[in-house]
Amino acid sequence: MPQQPIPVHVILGFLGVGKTTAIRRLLQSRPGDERWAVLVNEFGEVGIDGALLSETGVAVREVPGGCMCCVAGLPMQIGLNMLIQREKPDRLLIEPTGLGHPSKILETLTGDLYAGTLNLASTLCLVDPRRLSEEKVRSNVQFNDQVAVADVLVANKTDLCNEQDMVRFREWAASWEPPKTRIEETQQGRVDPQWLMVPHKERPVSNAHAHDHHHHAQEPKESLSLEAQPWECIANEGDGHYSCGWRIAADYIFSHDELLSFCHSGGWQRLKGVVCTDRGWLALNMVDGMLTVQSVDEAAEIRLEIIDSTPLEQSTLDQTVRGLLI
Ligand SMILES: Nc1nc2c(ncn2[C@@H]2O[C@H](COP(=O)(O)OP(=O)(O)OP(=O)(O)O)[C@@H](O)[C@H]2O)c(=O)[nH]1
Ligand SMILES: [Mg+2]
Repeated sequence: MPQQPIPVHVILGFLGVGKTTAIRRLLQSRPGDERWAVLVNEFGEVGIDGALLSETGVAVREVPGGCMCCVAGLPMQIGLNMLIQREKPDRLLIEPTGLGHPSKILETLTGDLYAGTLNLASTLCLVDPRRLSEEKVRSNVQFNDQVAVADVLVANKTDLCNEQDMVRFREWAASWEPPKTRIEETQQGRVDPQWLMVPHKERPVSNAHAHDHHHHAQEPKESLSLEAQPWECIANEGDGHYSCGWRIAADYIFSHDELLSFCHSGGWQRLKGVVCTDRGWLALNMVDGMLTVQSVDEAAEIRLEIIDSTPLEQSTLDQTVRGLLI
C-alpha cells in the first residue's frame, strides 16, 4: 500500500519568540501511537535547541549555521532525508531560525523532491506583541513574510504584554489578507495541538526574492571530535547578525556565578547554552535581557551560543569564556 505523505509543519517566528518552547509543548501532546520528528535549524554554528528538545524522546535533528533561506537547500534536505528514512515519522515539525526569509523553505518542502513524501500542513508563526510597537519590526520584510505565510498567527509571551500591546496585536493580526485561519494568544508556548489540524493554504509573500542575498557564512568546517579538540569556538555571520558559539568537552566545569554574570554582561540579543557548572548541568536561555536557567540532565558536551546584530569579538569572547572555568 502506498505510504501517505507525512504532514510537515513549519513553526516560524523571530529569534527568541518561543518556537522551541512551543515545540516542546506540542511534543508532549502527541498521541502515544504516533512517531514525530523535529528538524531544528539554528542561526548559530553549534546548535542548542536539539539538546533542549532531546529529553522528550522524539527524533530530533539539528541543521546548525545560517539564516533559514540559506540553509533551505542542501543542508536541510540532508537532515530531512535522514529523518524521513530512519524515523519514518507520522508527523514532522520544522523550526527554522528566526532570521531570514521563509519562501525558500516552503518551496523546498512543496517542490518536486518531496512530492508524495511530504505534505505541507498548517504553518504557525509566533509573534511577541510587544515588538509590534517597533516600526523597524513592523516594516521588516522577513518578519512580515514569516507572518504572511502563516495559517495560524499566535501571540506568545502574553504574560509580558500590557493591554495596549494586546490591542495592537489584535488589530494588526486581523488586518492580514488573506485572513489568518486562526489568530491565537498564549504564553510559555502553550500551543493547542488542534492548531496543527488547520489545513494549509498557499499565501503570497510581499517579496519572494528577499532571500536572494549573500550569506557571509564561513565554509562549513569538518568538526574534529571533542577528544581531539576539546574546546572549539566557531563564529558565523549573515543576514545582519553575528554568532559566536562553543562546543566544549563535558569535563570542563564553569563557575555558576561567574557564568551567570557573564550572561548579563554583554547586552547581546540572544544567548543560549547547555553547560556544566559547579552547581550541575544547566540550560541557559536569554532574550531581551531575561535569562531563564533550568537544571538539565548531563549532556554529551557543553554548548554555548551568543547572537547579536553587532559584530562579536570572537577571540576576546573566547578568552573571557575560558576565564569562567573553575
Ligand atoms: N515570560 C515568557 N517567557 C517565554 C515565553 N515563551 C518562551 N519564553 C522564554 O523565552 C526564551 C526563548 O524561548 P525559545 O523557545 O528558546 O525561543 P526560540 O524562538 O526557539 O528561540 P531561537 O530558536 O533562538 O530563535 C526562553 O527563555 C523561554 O523560556 C512566554 O510566553 N513568556
Ligand atoms: Mg529555538
